[in-house]
Amino acid sequence: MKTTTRLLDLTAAMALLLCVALLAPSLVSGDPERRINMTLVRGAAALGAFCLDGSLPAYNLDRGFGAGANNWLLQFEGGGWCNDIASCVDRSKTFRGSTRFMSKTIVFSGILSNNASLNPDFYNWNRVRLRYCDGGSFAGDTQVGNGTSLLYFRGQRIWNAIIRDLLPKGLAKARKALLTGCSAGGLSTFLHCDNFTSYLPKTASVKCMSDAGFFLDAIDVASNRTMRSFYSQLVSLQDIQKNLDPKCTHAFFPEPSLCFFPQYVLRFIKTPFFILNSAYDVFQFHHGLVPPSADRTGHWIRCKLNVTACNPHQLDALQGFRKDMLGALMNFFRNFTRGGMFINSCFDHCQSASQNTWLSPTSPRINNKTIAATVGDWYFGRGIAKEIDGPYPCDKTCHNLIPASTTDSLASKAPGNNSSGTLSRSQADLNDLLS
Ligand SMILES: *[C@@H]1O[C@H](CO)[C@@H](O)[C@H](O)[C@H]1NC(C)=O
Ligand SMILES: *[C@@H]1O[C@H](CO)[C@@H](O)[C@H](O)[C@H]1NC(C)=O
Ligand SMILES: *[C@@H]1O[C@H](CO)[C@@H](O)[C@H](O)[C@H]1NC(C)=O
Ligand SMILES: *[C@@H]1O[C@H](CO)[C@@H](O)[C@H](O)[C@H]1NC(C)=O
Ligand SMILES: *[C@@H]1O[C@H](CO)[C@@H](O)[C@H](O)[C@H]1NC(C)=O
Ligand SMILES: *[C@@H]1O[C@H](CO)[C@@H](O)[C@H](O)[C@H]1NC(C)=O
Ligand SMILES: *[C@@H]1O[C@H](CO)[C@@H](O)[C@H](O)[C@H]1NC(C)=O
Ligand SMILES: *[C@@H]1O[C@H](CO)[C@@H](O)[C@H](O)[C@H]1NC(C)=O
Ligand SMILES: *[C@@H]1O[C@H](CO)[C@@H](O)[C@H](O)[C@H]1NC(C)=O
Ligand SMILES: CC(=O)N[C@H]1CO[C@H](CO)[C@@H](O)[C@@H]1O
Repeated sequence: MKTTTRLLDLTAAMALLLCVALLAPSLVSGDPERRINMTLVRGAAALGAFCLDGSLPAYNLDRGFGAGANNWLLQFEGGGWCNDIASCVDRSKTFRGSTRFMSKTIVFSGILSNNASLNPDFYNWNRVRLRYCDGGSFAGDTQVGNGTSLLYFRGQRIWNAIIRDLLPKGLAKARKALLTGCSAGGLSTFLHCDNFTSYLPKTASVKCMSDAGFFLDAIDVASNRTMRSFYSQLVSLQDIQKNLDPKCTHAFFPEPSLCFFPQYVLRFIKTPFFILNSAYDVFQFHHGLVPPSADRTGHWIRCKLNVTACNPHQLDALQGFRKDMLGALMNFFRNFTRGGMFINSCFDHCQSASQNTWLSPTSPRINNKTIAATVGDWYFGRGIAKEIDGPYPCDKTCHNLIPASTTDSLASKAPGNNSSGTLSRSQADLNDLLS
């Protein structure tokens, strides 16, 4: 349990770190801080769809306009998971488990921006952020109580309730649609992609894109499958198994909870899919490859905070992680003709929701192509949309969350940046976490 709690603490703190990154001065001038209001889903109660604490679920919707008025982009919010009662009770008292504690307005940037020059392919679509408050990637369906209080694990019902709320608002007549999400929300994208398609008109063009959601069934540096045991506890606690793809759970019997991993469910997904991920995703580095439980001696602490400080053995482990990720993606790369991918070699986590990484003068590129251009080319069938970068440290376009040897070249290219300030603030947060 101790292990688990630390993992979760780190999860929450990781989000803090990301906030710092997002709050960093924008590299693009004139980026309007347009805030979008939150809408509570009133009809959710009748469907038994509640956040962990029993509050109503919610989304933020920015209406489409012009040629995009009938197109819909839905983005699952991320924010880790809780896999035992204690951590879920804790979560239910925060903005990650209750709409009561959420900020009621949020900034729509990156793939959610309504500005054509910042988001050329989706700016005029209806754009929706599905708020995350169930702790189980919108996939659980049960509840637990002890006579005093109830804890709701109703992510699957929240998904259903939000869709039902949006259908009469125009989603039912969508011509084009994209289901996306980042981190725990990127994982939701894999789990709900085909279900999304089933709600929309047969004539609609429906696709899905996961950002930083390709969580690997990794073997950590102490040779344990930490993520596998974590997910297995989560699937069991929240009764997720019945909502996993039945073709997958049948194929993976007697370990159906493996189908919570994107790499195992991927081949069963019929809807065209795009996978955006860093090969050295910082969250996975810190929780999948080197979780605290696998580094009791603390040999990895410096390296986890600063890649430049990693020794050759540690760099080998990071390169091995990248190889495993590419291996898990090979079938998708070779055989999914309608698939797209952007696997860069950065120490980052979530690249579509912040303007600096989605599309900006210094945003990450592979073969000189931005993430926004690659996703757009894939969605609209304009050309090649499968990009994989070479291993670290070849990528000079990264926005790393921790110092790495490519950072300097990024900073020097950035007009009016203060990335050194950002990094030192991130560093402080990470130090807090690991102390
Ligand atoms: C859109 O973004 C561009 C580039 O940052 C900016 O110059 C322009 O003012 C923005 N347009 C609107 C309507 O906010
Ligand atoms: C958001 O809500 C506030 C307060 O209810 C309202 O004044 C404002 O117009 C709303 N904004 C949008 C974009 O709907
Ligand atoms: C069980 O009861 C305790 C004490 O009343 C309370 O703090 C806790 O949150 C409850 N747990 C659940 C899962 O309801
Ligand atoms: C989609 O999910 C809902 C529950 O959220 C379920 O009722 C429905 O049958 C699913 N549709 C398909 C085609 O699986
Ligand atoms: C990880 O593996 C080591 C040995 O490889 C074992 O002693 C330890 O208990 C494992 N830790 C966890 C958290 O499973
Ligand atoms: C990262 O580690 C390198 C090598 O040990 C060191 O030179 C550099 O100052 C460190 N950077 C930060 C920001 O701590
Ligand atoms: C692609 O599909 C074929 C036919 O199903 C299979 O034999 C092959 O192994 C697949 N390629 C990869 C890289 O998995
Ligand atoms: C990269 O793309 C930009 C336009 O997006 C272009 O101006 C530039 O010349 C390209 N650079 C290279 C090296 O191809
Ligand atoms: C950059 O950020 C650091 C730390 O927040 C701050 O001390 C410094 O003044 C900033 N520099 C510029 C040029 O804004
Ligand atoms: C304007 C500005 O803050 N530029 C900085 C960008 O980053 C480099 C490297 O950290 C600094 O040297 C610049 O001062």
